[in-house]
Amino acid sequence: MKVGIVGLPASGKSTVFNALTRGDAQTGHFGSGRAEVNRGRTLVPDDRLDWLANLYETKKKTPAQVEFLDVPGLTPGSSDKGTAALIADLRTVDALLHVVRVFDDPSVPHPDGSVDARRDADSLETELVLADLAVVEKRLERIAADLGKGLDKRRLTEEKELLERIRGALEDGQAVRDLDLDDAARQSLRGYAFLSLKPQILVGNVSEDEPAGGDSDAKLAGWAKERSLSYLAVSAKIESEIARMDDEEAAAFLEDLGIAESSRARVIRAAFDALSLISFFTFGDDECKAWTLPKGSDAVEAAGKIHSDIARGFIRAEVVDFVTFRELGSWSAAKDAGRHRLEGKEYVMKDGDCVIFRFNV
Ligand SMILES: Nc1nc2c(ncn2[C@@H]2O[C@H](COP(=O)(O)OP(=O)(O)OP(=O)(O)O)[C@@H](O)[C@H]2O)c(=O)[nH]1
Ligand SMILES: [Mg+2]
Repeated sequence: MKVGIVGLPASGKSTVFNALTRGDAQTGHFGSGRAEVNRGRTLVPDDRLDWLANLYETKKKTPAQVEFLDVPGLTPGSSDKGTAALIADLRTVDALLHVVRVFDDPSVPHPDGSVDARRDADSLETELVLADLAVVEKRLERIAADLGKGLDKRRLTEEKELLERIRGALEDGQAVRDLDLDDAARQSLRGYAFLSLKPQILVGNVSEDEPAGGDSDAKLAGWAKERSLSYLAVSAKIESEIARMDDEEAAAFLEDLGIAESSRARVIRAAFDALSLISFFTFGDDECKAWTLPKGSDAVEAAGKIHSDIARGFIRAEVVDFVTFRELGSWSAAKDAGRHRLEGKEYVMKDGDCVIFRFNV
């Protein structure tokens, strides 16, 4: 899974990136004109995997991973080469983490002279919409030219009608995400990688002095709600400091501040939700591993994640759900209690399934 961090200049994107990846990206260089993209990975914290690894005293524990891309701020209205390259990078991600400045700090000047979270969120959304509009217009021109040459009339006319509908919405400032599109339309739009169609998680970068609950924070939460986006308040500054500590230090610090959980875990969970992803586990003395799947995937698709041979030669999946596994304490105890299931190819995988695949090639 790849998540792109977007936001206006100096909203705290790189600070959030450092908090999430325990990275060391440069922060506070707004206006230096440098347009570098930071890339980093983070392991997905999952205490279910920890429990399995502990039970099997496994040699190797392999959590799922998320890749984060931190791009420089999108300056409203700019359409230079740098911006085009950033947009192209963003088209490759699965979801957007949209960072909006809520914190007020006179030592960090806001590019627009004042802090206004709703205005900023609108402004970034407009950038996404305009970037998509440019794609639609270019494609419509191309279609007109091809139709003029008498090419593939039926398919091109269908595509044209869909794109014209989308153009209308974008011109009204509406995200593609908010259009009522059927599965066929969504499928045919995939190649465009519209930014305003990507799942988006809104992060309010709140002040370290007022980590939750402030007025602008509530306004931004409202903005997200109006658009059915999930919203998280994060103090990027505090979290990026926590990311530099070892686990024990971090836990003590969080407790001191009365924060139950670091934002890394919260953000990752929100991304899993926004993308409708689930985890399943394979386990043993050699390796315990968490795998990521789109919700609704069947057992063969899960097997294919591990190896194409396992999918091809799939016989059945032996499954115990994690909660039962932990409750009964071992695989064999689950089996003895009749809580172990044999599932076929069409079985729809559930979050937390612990699986042994039987296959024959
Ligand atoms: N007080 C305070 N300052 C913050 C917070 N988050 C970020 N900053 C500061 O704001 C400035 C900009 O932060 P960055 O993380 O570099 O912002 P950015 O969005 O990556 O900026 P660009 O990449 O230049 O667009 C830095 O000086 C940060 O230290 C915060 O939660 N509180
Ligand atoms: Mg930055």
